[in-house]
Amino acid sequence: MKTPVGHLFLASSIALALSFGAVQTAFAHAHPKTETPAAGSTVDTSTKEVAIDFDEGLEPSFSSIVVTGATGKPVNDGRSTVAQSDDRHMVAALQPLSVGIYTVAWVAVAKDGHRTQGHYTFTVK
Ligand SMILES: [Cu+2]
Repeated sequence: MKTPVGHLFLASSIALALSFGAVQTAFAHAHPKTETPAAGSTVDTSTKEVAIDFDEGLEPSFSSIVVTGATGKPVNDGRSTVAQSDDRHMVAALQPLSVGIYTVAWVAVAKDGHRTQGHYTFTVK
């Protein structure tokens, strides 16, 4: 790699590697794969938690689930947590639920620092 051609080859290899890395990073945003209870579903008052499985690992300190009832008050029983054994799995334990519509608002920060967020509702009957 002492010739100018060698250096040029090395430089372009690095540039190629970096651009591949950038492409992969751009797709590392975390999106929900499975929501329990499912978005738009109806469940009963025995529901004790909301769990979301994401397609990428999450940063526990910056990711959250907040569940609110009709009054807008959170019904989370404490903070949501990212499972230690599976950083794609985030759970929020719930206070006992009464009949009504609940909104789940989630924030997911992937390992690359990119943030996604969304919300959906489910009904307790
Ligand atoms: Cu990303």
